[in-house]
Amino acid sequence: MDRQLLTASEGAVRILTLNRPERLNALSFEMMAALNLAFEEIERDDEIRAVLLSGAGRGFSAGADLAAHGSGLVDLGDMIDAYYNPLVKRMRALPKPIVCAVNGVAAGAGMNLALAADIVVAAKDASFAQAFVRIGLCPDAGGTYFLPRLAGEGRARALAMLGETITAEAAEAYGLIWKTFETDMLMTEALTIATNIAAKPAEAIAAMKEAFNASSGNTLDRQLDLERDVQRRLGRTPDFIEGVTAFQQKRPPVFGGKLR
Ligand code: T3D
Repeated sequence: MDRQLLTASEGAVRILTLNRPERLNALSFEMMAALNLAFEEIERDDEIRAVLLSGAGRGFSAGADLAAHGSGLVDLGDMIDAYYNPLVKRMRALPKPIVCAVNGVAAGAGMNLALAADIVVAAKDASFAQAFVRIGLCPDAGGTYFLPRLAGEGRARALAMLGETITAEAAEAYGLIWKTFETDMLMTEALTIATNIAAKPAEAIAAMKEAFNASSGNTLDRQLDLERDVQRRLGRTPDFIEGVTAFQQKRPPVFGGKLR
């Protein structure tokens, strides 16, 4: 059987490709376990500085594999505990940036997996749907957390309750994603973004993830304190010294700092 998650590297970028194109990359247990493992490995590997996540074929992911566990015989809470929740938590906690290139339909948990990334781009002909309501479910894989924060409460509720499919351009207009690209340019553009961010100061990017993650649950006071603490730490890194020196010497900085 083909591997359900393909991994490759391009410089410091680890490329992960969901690989069940005949099922629009529906999230099987095997694929989710492979994703969890892949992110674990990425966290440990100092040479990897950014991740690019995409899907093989004409879809990004059609969400839960309804053929495998949509029968009502499975305890969905157990499944979520075992697969979705660790995966979403791992993606958000990963101290390295994740770029997600949505190459086609992203439905249900497939859409929310994309929204768990740091920078989401999409092909102009991609589409998004909180398909859960169509099968009698509520958004999971972080949907009820990400949607209101990205698109606002009104849009979040409508997207979830109506389950309508929206275009990539609408997703961009709602603030759900960063940008759309012509379909044939998506992977080139997404890899350029991932390569670009891989060359940025690693500790500063990790600190941004930490700060943004904390911001949704923090008061302004606590967030200001966190920014102070993070900046104090970053002010002692070689990348900060390199950034300031390069500015003074009127040359581009070369950031080689690693995560501590
Ligand atoms: O059960 C649990 O685990 C609970 C957790 C739920 C979390 C969720 O993600 S709930 C949401 C689950 N996803 C959906 O409800 C979407 C189901 N898929 C669709 O509605 C449509 O496939 C799409 C709108 C996404 C795309 O439509 P279209 O016409 O472009 O493609 P298609 O012909 O429907 O699909 C192509 C093939 O993929 C087809 O196989 P076939 O008939 O050619 O052999 C189809 O059955 C298969 N496929 C699509 N989605 C899934 C799937 N197979 C398994 N699971 C899927 N989710």
